Amino acid sequence: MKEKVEEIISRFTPDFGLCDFESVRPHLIECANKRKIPENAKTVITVIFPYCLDEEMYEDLNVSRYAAVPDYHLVAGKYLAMIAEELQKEFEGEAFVYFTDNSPISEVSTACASGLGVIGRNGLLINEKYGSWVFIGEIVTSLDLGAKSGGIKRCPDCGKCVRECPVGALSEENFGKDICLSNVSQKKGEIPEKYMLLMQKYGCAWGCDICQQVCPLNEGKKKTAIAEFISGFVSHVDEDVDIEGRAFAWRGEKVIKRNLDIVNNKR
Ligand code: B12
Repeated sequence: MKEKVEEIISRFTPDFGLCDFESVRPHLIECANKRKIPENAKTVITVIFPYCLDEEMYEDLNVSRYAAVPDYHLVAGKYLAMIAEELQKEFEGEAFVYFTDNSPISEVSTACASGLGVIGRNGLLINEKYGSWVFIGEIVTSLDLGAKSGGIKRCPDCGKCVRECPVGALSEENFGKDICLSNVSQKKGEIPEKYMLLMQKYGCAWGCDICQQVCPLNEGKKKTAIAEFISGFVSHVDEDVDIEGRAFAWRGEKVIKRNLDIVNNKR
């Protein structure tokens, strides 16, 4: 059965891993989608979606790299839906429920436990082939595939991301607090001046990539082959941006426009 499942997923992507649901269950994130997890969940199939493009494409970029490609919730969601559909055809009566980001699954740790990489000091999954420039999605299934958690593996902890984070968000005392620049850039309301100055300094109107850009494990990694990410890449977000289908759409137009005003020194 495991071979058949792997063969079906491989028709869509080589970048996936398996883990038993029992290892994931104690770490579920409290959110509305938790109720969608099948009652008899046995296995989590995790898929990673690389999104990094050639370095020169980022020269004029004014948002973080994940926001320069079409909304991954839609792209990853589309592939996960196709995989789940094929699995469902083969295994009638079994459950296949997919999630990405808006997920009760602790995605970074689950991907790590599924053999897809190590967890960086910046809290992100770092995959051997693509570095940390990957999105994560998963299919929770009632199929028992005999998969086991490979445990949590960490990066060598060179500390570069901790030192280079301009707000010190990755230090032991601050980790998990809401001071990450990426987090602040996604909030509604007024942005504190200290953060506005940083957004201007780094010219980034949405998210933040500093802890990934400085990571030595991200050097020389493979670029994405996902067609939607390549064709839908936007090298510079303008003020008349159509937010439809972009990673910042969920926050509404006001927030990205406020941020563009900040980086364009209009505030
Ligand atoms: C909330 C959130 C944010 C917040 C807070 C981030 C944070 N560090 O907590 C903000 C807005 C700041 C953010 C920013 C970013 N995010 Co974000 N974010 C999330 C989200 C939705 C939930 C994370 C969370 O709160 N988890 C809850 C905490 C408690 O879990 P945890 O940190 O994993 O810790 C638990 C586990 O380790 C568990 N555990 C311990 N042992 C074991 C063993 C096993 C087997 C398991 C399963 C669990 C487990 O115990 C811990 C405590 O419960 C995830 C999607 C998801 N569903 O996971 C994306 C996600 C982590 N984000 C992602 C991305 C891309 C980003 C940004 C890079 C975007 C950007 N360029 O700006 C930045 C990076 C900032 C950074 N360095 O963290 C990707 C990461 C991809 C990757 N390569 O790792 C994710 C996975 C979304 C996705 N589907 O692709 N994010």
